[in-house]
Amino acid sequence: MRLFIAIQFDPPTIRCLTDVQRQIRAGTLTIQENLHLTLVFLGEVEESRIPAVCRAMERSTVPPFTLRFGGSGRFGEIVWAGIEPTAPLLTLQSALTANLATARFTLESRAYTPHVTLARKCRDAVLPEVPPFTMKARSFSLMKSEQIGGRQVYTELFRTDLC
Ligand code: 2AM
Repeated sequence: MRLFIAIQFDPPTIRCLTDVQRQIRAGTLTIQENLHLTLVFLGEVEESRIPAVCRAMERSTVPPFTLRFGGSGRFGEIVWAGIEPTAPLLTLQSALTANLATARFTLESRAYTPHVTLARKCRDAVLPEVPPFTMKARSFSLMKSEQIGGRQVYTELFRTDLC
């Protein structure tokens, strides 16, 4: 199954992001249930390997920390809201990458750019203004990604509390 590890957002954060999405007048908006911050994209993983992913997550925890949102940008046809690459976020992301590599998962080597995908298929849309706001990150989750009836559905399989 197709897996990724992400920080899920609390309701006030979802409200801030959906307010920002209202400025985007083109393309397909990410539905609010699907807004998240990806830490690591695993891709296709055998079900039997899920316990190894969970162990790597449990070994990678840092104390709860603040996510700092602000700014926006574009990757091709994707429009995103930015999240500052603060030290605790990068520490968590690199610990996960290292512990998953030790468990023999093959990960992409591209640089980590923390972002929230707000909309797709909007190459020409004007970038939205994302005011600075924050959220306390208290946990991170293993997510399954699947297409059901033409829709992208993300399901949480496992959650690790930050401590
Ligand atoms: P995105 O924010 O650019 O959409 C589930 O697909 C999550 O994993 C999304 O947040 C997606 O990033 C991220 N991701 C990272 N690398 C990916 C890849 N090679 N293919 C699909 N999704 C990827």
